Amino acid sequence: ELSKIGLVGLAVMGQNLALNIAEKGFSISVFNRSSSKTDDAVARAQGELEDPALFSGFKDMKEFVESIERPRSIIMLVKAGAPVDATIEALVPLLEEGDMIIDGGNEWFENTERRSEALSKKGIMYMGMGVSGGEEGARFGPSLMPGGPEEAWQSVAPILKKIAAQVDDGPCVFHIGPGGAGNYVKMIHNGIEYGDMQLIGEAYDVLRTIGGLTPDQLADVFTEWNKGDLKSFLIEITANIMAIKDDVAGDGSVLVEKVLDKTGAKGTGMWTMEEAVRRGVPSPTIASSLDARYLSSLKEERVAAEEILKGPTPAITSEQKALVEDVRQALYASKVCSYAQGMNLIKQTGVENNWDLNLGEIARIWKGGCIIRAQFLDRIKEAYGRNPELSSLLIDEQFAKELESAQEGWRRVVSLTVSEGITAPAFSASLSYYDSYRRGRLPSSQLVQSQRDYFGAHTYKRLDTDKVYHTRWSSDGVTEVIGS
Ligand code: NBP
Repeated sequence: ELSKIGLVGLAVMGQNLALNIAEKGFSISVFNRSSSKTDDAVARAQGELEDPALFSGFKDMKEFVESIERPRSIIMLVKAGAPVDATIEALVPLLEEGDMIIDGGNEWFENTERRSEALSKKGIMYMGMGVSGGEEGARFGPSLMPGGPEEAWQSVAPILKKIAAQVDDGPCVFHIGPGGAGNYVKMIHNGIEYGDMQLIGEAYDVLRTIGGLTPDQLADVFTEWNKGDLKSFLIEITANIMAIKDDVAGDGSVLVEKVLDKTGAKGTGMWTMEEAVRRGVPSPTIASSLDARYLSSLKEERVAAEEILKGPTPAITSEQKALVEDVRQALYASKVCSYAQGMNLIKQTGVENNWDLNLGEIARIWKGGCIIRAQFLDRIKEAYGRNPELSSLLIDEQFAKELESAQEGWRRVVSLTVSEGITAPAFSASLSYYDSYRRGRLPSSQLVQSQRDYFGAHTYKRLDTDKVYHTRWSSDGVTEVIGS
């Protein structure tokens, strides 16, 4: 009997997603370039599945393709970039018109669009599908962000809806949009994840360094926060991390304080910032999170600079309890700013590409399965429900109210980090984003535009008319109307 679906690429993600699919009752054929991983996957299926007969491993690609029901749907989970092209090249001669390939990797969205166009000429449908949640998510229910032709979505929707994480308002999957829309949304999701992680990192630093909280107290604080507005997977694992002891040294200290302060990055945060720059969408919280990773990697330089560059030595506050509440406010408000930036970037690109995106639904499918899953996403969904055209989450009535009530504590935390000389770049970048956005007139921008006209005759408009002017600032100071 033929399998419902196929999957190529049996590393961490592919193995787990394939097992998930079979567990939900869909027969699946699997293949991997090196056959040892196929053996591993089949062995896992024998051990983990109630009905291992639903899971068939193949070592020959032709046999693999021929084992799948037509029109075929084949999910690909290989390393993004050249391996995806190589896999497509191997598959295509074996496929027929009407078949479909779904790339589940973290692929650059324009690669998906290029492949989609090339394959459509051969009558093969192509989707780029973001898969979030790491190996646990893939195995037990990820957040899925499929993009591509409507017809392709329709044919795999019954499977995707079953294997996705399930939350109170449905499965964490919907058809994001055409072309590379799914990959794009997944990429921004990762950028937002950078922001969330950095913000929690800063909360930890402030509470540990200025608050003087012990790891046990910190575990309690994060556990408490996980019951309120900040309830999320990342806060939950942070509480757990605070409680894990160092079993290498075995000296009773907490592990997190022994970890080298150098943060890795795989590229999707960088892509998010490249996109923000290219589209002119201000995203300072996400930018500062990426910069924080780059700064962290300068470990040796920082250690040397510590001897040369002087600054205040942070003093521990006597107002521990008040600081905890202020930091909670700073974290929440900064998080709102970070999501406003990410959603605006998605929105802008959606408009430029005619993707017709549903931002509220995008927030909804992040509620389960993925790393940024959080209660908070319901608020975003509701905000876009109130107004799908919302220009910024900041001005949604609910968020505006929350930001107003959080800002005193938020300002106190940022002031404290400045005066004590510890770093909270994402807290402060978020606050300046908020303050710039809520200022109807920006004097610094008035001056910058004047400078541009002064040295480069770039022209300017005035606050009181719509005409375009140039002033001979450096000679007679006379202003001419250039146009309107
Ligand atoms: P990797 O990204 O580590 O890729 C390994 C897979 O790619 C193996 O199956 C490997 O086959 C195959 N492959 C390579 Br490498 N070069 C190939 C080629 N030229 N032709 C055919 N196959 C080739 O796997 P992963 O960590 O499971 O991730 C898969 C995708 O999912 C990636 O795009 C990743 O960014 C994304 N993702 C990962 C996570 C995560 O938590 N790991 C989360 C979300 C998304 P081989 O066995 O023969 O070498």
